[in-house]
Amino acid sequence: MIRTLLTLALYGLVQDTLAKDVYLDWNITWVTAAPDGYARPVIGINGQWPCPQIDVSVGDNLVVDVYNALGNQSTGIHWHGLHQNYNGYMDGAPGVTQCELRPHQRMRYVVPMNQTGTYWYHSHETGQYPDGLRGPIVVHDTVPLPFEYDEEITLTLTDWYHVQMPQLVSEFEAPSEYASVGGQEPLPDAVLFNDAFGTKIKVKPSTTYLIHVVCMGNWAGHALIIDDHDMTIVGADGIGIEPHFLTPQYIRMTVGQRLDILLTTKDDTSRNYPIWDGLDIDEMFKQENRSIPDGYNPNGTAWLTYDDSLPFPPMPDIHIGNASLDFLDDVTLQPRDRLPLIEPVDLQIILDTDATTLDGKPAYTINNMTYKTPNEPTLYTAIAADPETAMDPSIYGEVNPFVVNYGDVVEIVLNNHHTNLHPWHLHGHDFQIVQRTYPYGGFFNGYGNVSSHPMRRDTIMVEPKGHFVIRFRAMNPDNLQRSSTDQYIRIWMLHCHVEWHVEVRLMAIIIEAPDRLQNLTVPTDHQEICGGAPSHWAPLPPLY
Ligand SMILES: *[C@@H]1O[C@H](CO)[C@@H](O)[C@H](O)[C@H]1NC(C)=O
Ligand SMILES: *[C@@H]1O[C@H](CO)[C@@H](O)[C@H](O)[C@H]1NC(C)=O
Ligand SMILES: *[C@@H]1O[C@H](CO)[C@@H](O)[C@H](O)[C@H]1NC(C)=O
Ligand SMILES: *[C@@H]1O[C@H](CO)[C@@H](O)[C@H](O)[C@H]1NC(C)=O
Ligand SMILES: *[C@@H]1O[C@H](CO)[C@@H](O)[C@H](O)[C@H]1NC(C)=O
Ligand SMILES: *[C@@H]1O[C@H](CO)[C@@H](O)[C@H](O)[C@H]1NC(C)=O
Ligand SMILES: *[C@@H]1O[C@H](CO)[C@@H](O)[C@H](O)[C@H]1NC(C)=O
Ligand SMILES: *[C@@H]1O[C@H](CO)[C@@H](O)[C@H](O)[C@H]1NC(C)=O
Ligand SMILES: *[C@@H]1O[C@H](CO)[C@@H](O)[C@H](O)[C@H]1NC(C)=O
Ligand SMILES: [Cu+2]
Repeated sequence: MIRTLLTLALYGLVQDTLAKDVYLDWNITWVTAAPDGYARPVIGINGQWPCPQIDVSVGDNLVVDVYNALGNQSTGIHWHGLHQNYNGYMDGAPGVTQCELRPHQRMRYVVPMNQTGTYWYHSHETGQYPDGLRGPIVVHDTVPLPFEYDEEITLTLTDWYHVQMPQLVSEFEAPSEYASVGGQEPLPDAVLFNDAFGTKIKVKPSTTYLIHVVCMGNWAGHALIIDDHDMTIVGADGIGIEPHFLTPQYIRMTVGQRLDILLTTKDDTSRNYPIWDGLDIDEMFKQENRSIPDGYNPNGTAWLTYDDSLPFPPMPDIHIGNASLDFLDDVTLQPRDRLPLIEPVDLQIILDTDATTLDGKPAYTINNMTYKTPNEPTLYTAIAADPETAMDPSIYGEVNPFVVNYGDVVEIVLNNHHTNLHPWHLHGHDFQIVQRTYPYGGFFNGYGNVSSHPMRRDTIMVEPKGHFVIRFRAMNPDNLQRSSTDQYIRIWMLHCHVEWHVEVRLMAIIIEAPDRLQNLTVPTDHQEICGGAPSHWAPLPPLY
């Protein structure tokens, strides 16, 4: 007992001494790049594209100074999957947790690293990250992981466009006969691995790799297959997973999701093996009566490269019969920590989502309401209101606001009335997946076979005319109270991660305990970028 306490004390000490500030100075600029041979302007960092991977350790504070040198676009950087304990104003969602970072403005993000695994950062200015402003984040553990590996690799998957988003978005939003069923999203021009074409992943024989897979595309679902190699999933969206051997199933990822995978290479180097990323033609692209042009190639190929001097073979033809059966159902994965189902539920929120039109343009509704961008970020509305008023959803405007109490166990039921699938992402949390249907599995009508220790992640796909049920607790353990002022900020977006659908407003805001936010101090640089913002929150005392 004494020894355990001593070990814990020492461990705490070691963690404290190793924890550090990781400082990055970012100048967001236009860069010309030709990842698939077609040159176009992309959004890069410090004159570079692809944007850099961030490697940090748990306990670190990531400090990023961002200067917007784009000249003609605003920005805002979101740290996807990171919980931002105490730092919710650093979540990077313009209109929700900050004002837009306009050209020639500068601001600082501080992101405390209190989770391990694979994450990513991306612009949360609507329509922007598919133009290039995105990159992986790997948070390394300070203790050995419960499985063995020799080396780490990152593999990003993306659907890629030759035309810049502002033009594609205006085409997508133009009134058309398809507007009322969700519009017709533009077809991607290429599939990229690590933001490049024909990517060659150099590997050594008889070596076990921990592969951090990040799906940072814009729209499509991605199927990932590595020819003739077995894979074992050990992590999903930062959650440690009981090793799950994949064969004979395939991996399917939505935009926003990450997987950590173990792969052991062969003991001989006599050939190279293709890696296949197939975009989800059947379940996504062929919806809304879209015709796919002859010769359109939804496939991307990269290679596990044992020997550069050997040929790079094409992918064998893979027959995927029924996507619901041939792909791993991520709901069946089991978190290593076996966190029990959280219950009882204090608040159940039912979201019925569907497509509609607004002024002839495609739009989405949640419970018949279409999100309208508020005048000021929702976080600032909550801070400015007195505690009682802050709990009244109507003060936040038409942002699909859902106010929840501190500590509530919240259950979200999402019924997808649309005939396409959507990947839903909740900021600031991972959530337990209570259930999810197959395509056309119908709307919520009670619970099925609920796991006593459900799968958790931060992005989940809902199938056409189906539903999911997720749960999370709207709080932090009490031991996190580190001052008399509760700065545990909880204004979180819940949205479809398809960037086209963010443009047409498939989103809601979960407002947690806004009656506890009134003494919050927003950093002065965050206030300053709001320019002529209302004075009622401007004179807040500076944090830095
Ligand atoms: C950012 O990069 C641009 C383009 O290279 C350059 O003109 C500008 O001076 C840089 N700004 C800062 C603050 O580094
Ligand atoms: C912004 O400037 C970049 C670089 O000159 C250009 O490629 C892009 O088309 C411009 N975007 C808009 C919306 O004007
Ligand atoms: C980090 O998260 C763990 C739970 O995963 C919690 O116990 C701990 O207090 C958190 N620390 C901070 C500083 O938020
Ligand atoms: C899609 O095609 C079906 C069958 O041809 C037709 O009934 C339906 O009206 C079409 N939908 C739209 C939005 O055009
Ligand atoms: C894409 O890959 C799949 C699976 O191998 C194959 O069936 C299909 O023909 C490929 N499509 C094209 C256009 O090459
Ligand atoms: C795929 O399998 C699921 C589950 O058995 C079933 O509900 C669905 O109808 C099948 N879809 C097709 C296209 O066969
Ligand atoms: C949404 O509108 C439909 C059709 O007008 C109606 O049947 C339904 O009850 C409404 N739902 C809500 C949550 O208001
Ligand atoms: C419920 O799920 C568990 C775990 O997946 C499984 O072992 C059990 O057979 C299921 N029960 C029913 C009634 O489907
Ligand atoms: C804000 O601080 C004051 C003074 O310390 C305190 O009385 C009040 O309860 C605090 N309000 C909130 C919402 O934390
Ligand atoms: Cu969507």
